[in-house]
Amino acid sequence: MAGRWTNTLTQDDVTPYNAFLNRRQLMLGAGALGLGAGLAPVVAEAKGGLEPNSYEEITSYNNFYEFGTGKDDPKRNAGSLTTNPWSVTIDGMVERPGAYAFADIMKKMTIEERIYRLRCVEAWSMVVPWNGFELADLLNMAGVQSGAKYVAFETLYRPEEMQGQRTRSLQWPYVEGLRLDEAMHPLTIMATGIYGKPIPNQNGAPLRLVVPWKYGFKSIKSVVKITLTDTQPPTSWNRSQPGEYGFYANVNPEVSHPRWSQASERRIGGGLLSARIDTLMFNGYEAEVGGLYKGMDLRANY
Ligand SMILES: Nc1nc2c(c(=O)[nH]1)N[C@H]1C(S)=C(S)[C@@H](COP(=O)(O)O)O[C@H]1N2
Ligand SMILES: [Mo]
Repeated sequence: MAGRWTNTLTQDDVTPYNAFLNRRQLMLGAGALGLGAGLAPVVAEAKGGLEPNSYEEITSYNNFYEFGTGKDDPKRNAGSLTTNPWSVTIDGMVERPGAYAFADIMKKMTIEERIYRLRCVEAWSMVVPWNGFELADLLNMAGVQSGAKYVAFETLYRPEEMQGQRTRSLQWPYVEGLRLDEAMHPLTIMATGIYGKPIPNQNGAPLRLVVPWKYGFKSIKSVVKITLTDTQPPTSWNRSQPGEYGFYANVNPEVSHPRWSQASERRIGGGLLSARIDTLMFNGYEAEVGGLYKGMDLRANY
């Protein structure tokens, strides 16, 4: 029995029931087994937290303000978006600037599956089995110049097809940005699929950024432009409410949003999996990305 709580747990060891238990209950369980530190239960929770949501959940509960501000608006309204032809302009401090056709990008990139947690700043979360390629591979295709320090991203601006862009819910087009080392990190991908199917419009077709250790708003959808620059780029939510949404937006259970706690999250899904669970530092990717922020004040750089 004690073996269940070692770090040699496999996916099979972690039943939905375990996933349902909150940290406190797991800690009590560990205590009953005579285990001192809280390390083992955290491992169990992290593994249990990687049970993917259903295709239906992932594609019908969305944030995509270009199609409305309600969670069910994107699925209802994004059918109007034309995603073929599509090209991504890569410019700024690169060796080979230009408009890269999406089809040509797909021919050159290696598509793999990545099962990541997606943690929205609104304190809900999902687990998504993405298909996509590493952003680093795309940036290397264009050739990053040595002076580049940041990467700026832009979503399509096409109000004829994106009804939300005919409103002022945000300033359009939606823009985002990463530090170059964040952009080049192997966990950072451009997603082109979900569950092995082309990514649906409401999730950011035909390609969208996914940065799993940051709040969901960093993962900009339907990208048409990527610019290498030496200055920190503006980001849509920071521009809209600078006191609430910073440039870094790393998931951090210890730093509250001014209007709510970020210590826990509601995992979207039916039955036992809809339980509230503890939010993990860097969304559970601290071992991989913590080093990027060594010496930084994570409270000031929210
Ligand atoms: N262009 C664009 N990208 C966007 C958004 C948006 O409104 N417009 N919403 C962001 C937010 S707040 C979240 S939580 C995620 C949601 O991704 P999903 O709908 O695929 O779950 O997309 C992000 N990317
Ligand atoms: Mo979000």
